[in-house]
Amino acid sequence: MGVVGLAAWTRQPPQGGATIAGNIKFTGAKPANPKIDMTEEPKCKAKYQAPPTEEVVVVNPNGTLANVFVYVKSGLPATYKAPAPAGSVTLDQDGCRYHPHVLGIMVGQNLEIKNSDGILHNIKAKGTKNRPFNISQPTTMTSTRTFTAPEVMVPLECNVHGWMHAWLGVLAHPFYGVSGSNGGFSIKGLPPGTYTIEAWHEKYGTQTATVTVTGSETKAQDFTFAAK
Ligand SMILES: [Cu+2]
Repeated sequence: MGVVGLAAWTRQPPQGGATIAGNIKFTGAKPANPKIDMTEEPKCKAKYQAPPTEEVVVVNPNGTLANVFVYVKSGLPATYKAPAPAGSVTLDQDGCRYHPHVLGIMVGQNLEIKNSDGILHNIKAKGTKNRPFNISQPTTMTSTRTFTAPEVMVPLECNVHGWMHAWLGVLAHPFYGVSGSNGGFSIKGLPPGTYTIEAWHEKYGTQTATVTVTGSETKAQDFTFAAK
């Protein structure tokens, strides 16, 4: 199993160590996402061929589930120190939707919030462990914010466009991933140990698994979410 479907946000994978990788399976009938009426935002509407939808449940063509945040919830050695985050993470507002819809970031790492639409967006972060913020971006611009405490997840939304939602996982370590268009995730560079891995989805909630790794081995761990 390779590294598949990782979201395109920047993260420096630690070198060496073990890997936990798997697929997010989905069973049952695939629900339809609400269509977004962008009539009042012609600049955004023009960016779509077909009417855009929200991204509450994104089932991939291969039957897997995208936008699942998978992370090490517990089990790291008490002595573990995360290296300083390299680079920033970008959240783009393009076509009046957030890209990506689900993303991760480390404590202290820069989040670049980009307005590529050139129309008014107002992003609001509604965390409880991190200080909430509310940033008006009237035109094409980028704002930078950082987060001070682990929190899974920080809800992000736009005060101008009620359909715009994104979810940000903040962690004090780099052991996380998001399932992408192949439904795969991969957590690399783990020290030997027994870990609680949690898979989070905005509609279907969380699931956990216990995985023990040693050396530089790769352990497979799949999760299955059922339609409801
Ligand atoms: Cu907006």
